[in-house]
Amino acid sequence: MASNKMILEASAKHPQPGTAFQYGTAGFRMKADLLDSVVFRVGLLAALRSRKLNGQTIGVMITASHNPPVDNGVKLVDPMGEMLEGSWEPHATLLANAKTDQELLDTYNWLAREVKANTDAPAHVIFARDTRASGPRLVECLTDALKAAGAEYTDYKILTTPQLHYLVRCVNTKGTQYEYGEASEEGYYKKLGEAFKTAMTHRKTSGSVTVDCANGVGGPKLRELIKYLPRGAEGGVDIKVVNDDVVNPDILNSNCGADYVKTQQRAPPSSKANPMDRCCSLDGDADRVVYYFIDESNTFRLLDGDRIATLAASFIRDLARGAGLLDELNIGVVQTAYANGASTNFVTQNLKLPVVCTSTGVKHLHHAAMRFDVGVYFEANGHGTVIFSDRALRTLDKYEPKSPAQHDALKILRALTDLINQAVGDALSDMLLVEVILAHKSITVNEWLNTYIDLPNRLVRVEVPDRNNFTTVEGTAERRLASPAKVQQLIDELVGKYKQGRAFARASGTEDAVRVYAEASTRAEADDLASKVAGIVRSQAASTA
Ligand code: G16
Repeated sequence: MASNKMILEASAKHPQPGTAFQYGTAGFRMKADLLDSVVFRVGLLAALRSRKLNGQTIGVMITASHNPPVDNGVKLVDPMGEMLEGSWEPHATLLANAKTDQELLDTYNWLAREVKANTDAPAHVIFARDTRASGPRLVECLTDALKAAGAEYTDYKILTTPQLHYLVRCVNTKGTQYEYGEASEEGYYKKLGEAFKTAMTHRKTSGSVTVDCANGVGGPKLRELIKYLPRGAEGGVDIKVVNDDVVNPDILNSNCGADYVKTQQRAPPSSKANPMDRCCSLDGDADRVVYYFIDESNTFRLLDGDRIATLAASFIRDLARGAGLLDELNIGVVQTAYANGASTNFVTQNLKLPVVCTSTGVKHLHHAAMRFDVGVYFEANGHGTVIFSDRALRTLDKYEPKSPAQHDALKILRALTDLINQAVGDALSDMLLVEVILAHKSITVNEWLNTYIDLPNRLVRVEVPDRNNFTTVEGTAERRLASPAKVQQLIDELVGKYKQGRAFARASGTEDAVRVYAEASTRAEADDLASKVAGIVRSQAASTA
C-alpha cells in the first residue's frame, strides 16, 4: 500500500535537478545524468495509470533508442502495447517538473483525484531497458517509485522496445478473446518463428541478409530469434549479424544503425558487404529498420521506411485480392511529412490505396492506421508496422476460401497477422516481413528499388539555441511552421524556385535540434534547397534567441 511518507522519503533520493522536462515524441529523452528524478516520477505515474485502468499492466521502457550512448530515456506503454494515451502526457510532464518532494507528492495526490484513480487499488507494472550503461541505475529509480507507490512489478531486464510492448499486450489479453501470445521473451520468438515458417511455405529467400544491429540490444535478441527460425533449405533465411557488440556500451549507434544509414545516406563504414548484397540496419532499441545495398556502380541505395510501406501495402493488397477479400478489407497507408513524394504517388496512383499524413511520432501514425481494416504505417526513418483491425481479423478467421489459390493467399495473410507486431513497429518482425515478401515476389533489392524512382531528398539537423521557438501550424501534420514569425514565408518563397521542390522544418521531439527535410527533381537541387532552408532556420533561430 502506498503512503505519502514512503513517497516523500523515496523522492528525496532522486531530487529534481532544476531542469524543465517535457514528455516528447517518444517519452522523456536526454542526457542520462539528468534522468533520475524523471524515471522515479514516471514510476509513480505508471502506478497511477494502472490503477486508473483497473489494475491492467502498464509498461515502462528505459531506452534512448537512436540517441548517443550518453543519453537515455523513458516511455510508458499502455495496456494493448500502444504508446501512452496522449491526454496523459501532460500529467507526466507535470510530475517531472515538480520542484520539491512535497510539491511532487501534492501533484501526485492531486492527479490521482483528477483522474479518479484510487491510490490504494492494485497496480501492475512491467519494465525493461536497453543496453546503455545508465540503464541499471535508472531501473533503481524506477523500482524506488514502484515500491513507494505500492505497485507490483516485474523486471524483464534487457529487451528490445517492441518486445516490451509485446509482453504488455500479452499480459493484458491473457485469457480473453484477444489473447496475443505467451507472455515471455521465448513466447515472442516462438510466435515470430512459427508465423515466419508458415508464411514461407514453398518459398525460399535468395542469398543472405546482413543485419547491422547498431551495437544495441537488437544484436543478442536477433541471435536468439534465429534459433527459432527455419534453416535455409527449409524456407529459412540466412542472417549475418554484424555490429552486435553490447559489451562496450560506448559504441552504441556509433557510425552504424538505422539512423546513421538513413541520415548519412551511406552504409556503416564497417560494412564488408559486396555490391548487390542485401543489408539492413536496426536502431539502438530495435524498433526501426531500413534496407540498403551497394549497386554495381558502387552507389549506395537506400530502401527506407517508405519503401517497406509500399512493399508491404502492395503485397497485402495482392494477397487480399488473391484470397477474394479485396472488397471486404479497407486497406490504407499512413505516412508523415518525411515520406518521399514519389512513394505517396506510388501508393495512390499505382496501388490505388488511400494515404493519410500525420505528425511525426509512432503514436500519431498508429492511431491513424487504426481507422483502416489493414493500416500500413511507416515513418521514412524505418519505424512502422501493419495493424489489422478486429473486423479484419474476424473476416480472415471466418472466411471460407473458394479455390486452392484463395486458400494459399488466405493462409499467408493469416500468418502475417502473427508475424507483424500489432503493438508497435518492430525491426525484427519487420525484417522478417520484408524477407517473406521478397521471397514471395521473387525479387532482388534492385528490383524492389526500381518499383518507382524516389525524388532526391536531404535531411539536415540544425542545432539551435531553443528548439521550442519552432512551433508548427495545427492540422498541417507539421508541414508548416507557425513560429518564428516569417520563417514559413521565407521557406515558401524559396521552395517555389525548385522543380518538384518541397521542404519543411520542425523541432525534433527527441534531440535538441530542428530537422529540415527537402526534396526536388535533382540531387543538386535537393541539397541546395535543404542547405538554404537550414540557413533560414539558423538565422531565424539566432534572431529569436
Ligand atoms: C522516435 C519516435 C519516432 C520518431 C523519431 C524521431 O524514434 O518514436 O516516431 O520518428 O523519434 O523523432 P523526432 O524527429 O521528433 O526527433 P526512436 O526510434 O528514436 O524512438
